[in-house]
Amino acid sequence: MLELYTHPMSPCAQKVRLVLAEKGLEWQAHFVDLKNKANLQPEYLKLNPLGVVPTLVHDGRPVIESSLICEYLDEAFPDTALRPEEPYLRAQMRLWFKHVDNRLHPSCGALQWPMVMREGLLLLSEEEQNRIIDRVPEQPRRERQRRLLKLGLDAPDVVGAVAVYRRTILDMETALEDRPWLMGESFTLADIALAPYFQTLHQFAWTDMYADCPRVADWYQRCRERQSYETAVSGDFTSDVLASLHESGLRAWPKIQQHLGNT
Ligand SMILES: N[C@@H](CCC(=O)N[C@@H](CS)C(=O)NCC(=O)O)C(=O)O
Repeated sequence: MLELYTHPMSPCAQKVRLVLAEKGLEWQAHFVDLKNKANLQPEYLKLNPLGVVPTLVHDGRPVIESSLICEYLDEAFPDTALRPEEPYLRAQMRLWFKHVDNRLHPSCGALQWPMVMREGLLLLSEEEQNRIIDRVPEQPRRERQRRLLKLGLDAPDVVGAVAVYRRTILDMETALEDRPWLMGESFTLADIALAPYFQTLHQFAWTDMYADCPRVADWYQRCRERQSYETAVSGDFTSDVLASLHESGLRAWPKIQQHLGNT
């Protein structure tokens, strides 16, 4: 029995959903309402002490951290293997994971949070805002949310985030020079680890960030064309939701473009 605590717009949860879809596994979804901070409720914190999605529960046992969950699923359900066999290539794949976990994911958060979460919090009193942010388990995340709440897309975190995105895109363009997928001829967890971060660019219509990188554009198009992407990612975005994200993304684009100019 596989259960996933998930949210449609979470790239980390999208990674796990892509693995489940590639492997054709049945699973039960538990929607975690991040906007209303269901992730910070004591019941959820028992499963995931960091108060983040995703959490996989396999036969009653929780597994947290999306990269670990992806590898866990590949080990527990080895049909349709999604990792290279060779240890050296596995190490290379994990380098991509490390980059995503340590750099790209926080950067995506710095871009997505002001676009999606900030507006709702701004409607609350300062006291209520502080009460919510004080409950975020890790101090750097708390501090960052305070900065993003106060400054929105002008926060220094956003300038850094755009630079990390751009660096990632350029590194991928180089990696894809002689191969269709990040690890070679086969679609692997490395591609799965990166693709959802391009959904963020797609949903906000910020795809010009890789307009000069044809190999990355082609790679992402091929990711999107997979049935797993439709099932695990695109299918969760109704045309109304996508239209409203596009609209807010286009409004914010001049600011993002300005940050890009400073990278
Ligand atoms: N390192 C974690 C990061 C998970 C994470 O940051 N999830 C975000 C959504 S993408 C979240 O739940 N954020 C809730 C919040 O910060 O309040 C993983 O890979 O699972």
